[in-house]
Amino acid sequence: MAEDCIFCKIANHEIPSNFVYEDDQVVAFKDLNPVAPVHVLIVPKDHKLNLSQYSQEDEQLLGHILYAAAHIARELGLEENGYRVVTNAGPDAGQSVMHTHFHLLGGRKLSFDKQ
Ligand code: DGP
Repeated sequence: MAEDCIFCKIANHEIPSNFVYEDDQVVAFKDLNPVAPVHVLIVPKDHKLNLSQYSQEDEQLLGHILYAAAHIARELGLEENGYRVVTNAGPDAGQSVMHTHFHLLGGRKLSFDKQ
């Protein structure tokens, strides 16, 4: 756990949050500023800055995060219409919380800026 990391504190249940899923490796909770009707953050419990800090040793965890995303999407009824999973790594992606997290978005048509 990293000091002064808000997502570490949420994952550690030191700060209350709107949890939708938890297991031994990840927690998932509703985003504070949702940009879609369903906006869940999937957060590994171990603190790392973003995707660029993972190595081949983390393949299991990274696969598990996507598995958890698909599981949560199913539980929240997103499977039929679809959903998006995205992670922001670094300033050009607009990462604002410095603890790895994956956004699960759904419940509306999602545009995609490829520029
Ligand atoms: P990103 O731009 O990828 O770093 O997105 C960070 C997201 O985290 C952003 O959508 C807002 C959300 N967020 C920031 N602080 C909190 C918090 O304390 N609680 C919750 N639930 N979400 C937060």
